[in-house]
Amino acid sequence: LPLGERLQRRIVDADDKGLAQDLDEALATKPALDIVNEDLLAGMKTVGELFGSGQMQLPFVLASAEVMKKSVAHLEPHMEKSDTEGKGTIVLATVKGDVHDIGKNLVDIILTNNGYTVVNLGIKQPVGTIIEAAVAHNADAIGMSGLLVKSTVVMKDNLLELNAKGLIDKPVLLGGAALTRAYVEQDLNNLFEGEVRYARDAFEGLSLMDQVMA
Ligand code: B1M
Repeated sequence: LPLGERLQRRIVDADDKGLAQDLDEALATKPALDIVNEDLLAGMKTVGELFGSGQMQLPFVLASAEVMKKSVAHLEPHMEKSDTEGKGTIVLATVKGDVHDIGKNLVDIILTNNGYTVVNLGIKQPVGTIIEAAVAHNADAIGMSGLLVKSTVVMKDNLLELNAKGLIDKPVLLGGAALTRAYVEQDLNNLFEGEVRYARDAFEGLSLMDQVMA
């Protein structure tokens, strides 16, 4: 198989034997982030489709996710870093009830490499913890990630809690596969007294942070 397809297959088959060599070979031909976006994420997409159609069982999805994480960890030192630092602080979390963190951690890497301080709280974070961290770190923004349909409801409840606590001065960034731009920027923006924005991917997350800090 050509290298790109081989990397995709490695994610789908959770095959990490010789993974580092393949990644190094790919690094010789293109930037680390292109490998993530073009090859590894294509593999994860297939995993999602196979799981969604009942052709792949959960333990295999988990194994694929582990190989994805290993790959990103291998590539991370090769990602471009800006030399500007201290551009702003964001508290980042996967919301309550949701364990998906690959996308959130990519957002962390992209923002950190571009000069932001990221307070990454991890997965399954209740809104109270997110609020405490945002206040304690005097964050410029709050980022919430969630992939489950039920997480879109959790995010809505979290925004209502931010209203109730009067914490409406920090823009909120939302991302994750179950969200749509319309839901976030119309429905949720109507009920949140501050500003809430949708990030389709980690790069949009970065450009939104750049807008917030401008
Ligand atoms: Co789960 N899972 N999973 N899963 N899983 C999905 C999300 C699902 C769509 C699969 C499917 O059915 N086709 C489905 C959700 C269905 C729904 O809600 N309607 C699903 C399900 C059902 C479940 C369980 C309920 C399964 C079960 O237990 N029966 C369970 C849930 C557990 C829980 O959360 N309580 C579960 C568990 C798991 C694993 C643990 C096995 C594993 C996660 C491992 C991990 O993350 N550490 C897993 C995986 C890997 C997936 C799929 C296959 C891949 C997700 C992924 O990592 N994608 C996923 C299928 C899919 O998404 N199509 C699926 C790659 C990642 C880079 O993309 O996270 O979308 P993503 O991030 C993107 C953007 O969304 C954006 O940037 C990233 C790219 O640049 N982004 C942000 C994300 N967050 C952002 C935040 C931002 C900005 C941008 O700013 C704050």
